[in-house]
Amino acid sequence: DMIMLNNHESKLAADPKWEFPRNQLIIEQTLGEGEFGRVLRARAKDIAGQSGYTTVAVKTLKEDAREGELNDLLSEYELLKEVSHPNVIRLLGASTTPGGPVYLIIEFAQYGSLRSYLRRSRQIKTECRPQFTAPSEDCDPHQNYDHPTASQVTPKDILSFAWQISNGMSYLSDVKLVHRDLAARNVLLASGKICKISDFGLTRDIYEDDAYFKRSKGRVPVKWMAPESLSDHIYTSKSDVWSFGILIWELVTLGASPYPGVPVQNLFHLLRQGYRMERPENCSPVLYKVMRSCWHIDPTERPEFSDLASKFEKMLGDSV
Ligand code: ACK
Repeated sequence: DMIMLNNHESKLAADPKWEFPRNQLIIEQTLGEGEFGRVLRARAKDIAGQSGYTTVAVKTLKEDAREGELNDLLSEYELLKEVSHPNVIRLLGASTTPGGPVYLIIEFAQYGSLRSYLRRSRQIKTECRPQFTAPSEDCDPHQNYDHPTASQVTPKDILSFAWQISNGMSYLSDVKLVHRDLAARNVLLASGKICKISDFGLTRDIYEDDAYFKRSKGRVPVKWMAPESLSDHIYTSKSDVWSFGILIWELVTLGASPYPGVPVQNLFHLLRQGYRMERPENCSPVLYKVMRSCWHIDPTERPEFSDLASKFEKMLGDSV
């Protein structure tokens, strides 16, 4: 135990530019929990040049987390220090000094994850209000009702989300960052319906039971992964583009789980044979063509995120 502790602390050379005193944080509630990680909502006093209190999200580890999870959190910290884009979650500070838990302080996204927002928006149509309805197949047990009620998601909202995410991803690929886990659960929605790409780097946590396939080296989001990542562990911006195609599918289905009924064990073989998800009911042929282009077996044939951003910009213009 002592060795572990010393190990932890030797890795934590506090960065004065970002270090934030724990006693200036008021933890309010838990927003979500994974196997080893936890996201809290807090108020931070005088953070990132803002005087007074700011609502923030705090990423931390659970008591039984291992060294690997600490390393993941710290590598996310290092990556977040380097990035700055309106569609990428912003780092506000961190508490890393000995004598307390490691806190990564990031901007708060009032609507939570895009996946939960999309799923909540369904219930407006179906009048399935959580207070009055017993959990059914269509009601997500993981759902978090702490966020403001979602409004109807329009086709224009979907294009806007796709456009914003491709912009953020275009920026990340420009700075040579590969996300490796792009999915609706890892995009946050902030006020003004601004998408914020989050959970990038090597964070290997889970907030979803079926999304990750357990392997010796953590959990793998098989249904979002490009064939070359599945077979050869190759991760590039082009494999992120594949995942983005799945994300578009999640958007048009308002947060459905991809490849319904397909066991993850069979997926690689099916994809190699050319099998792809069919066009969802309410998806335009143009949008379906875009997602299919992301699922080209040859990574070099897939579009760049900058191409995708231009495409969505044009589609948004056409939709008004
Ligand atoms: O969909 P949610 O309610 O929104 O559930 C997840 C949960 O924590 C675990 O990731 C929420 N969450 C994560 N980061 C933030 C953030 N920066 N602002 C607001 N909610 C967040 C997410």
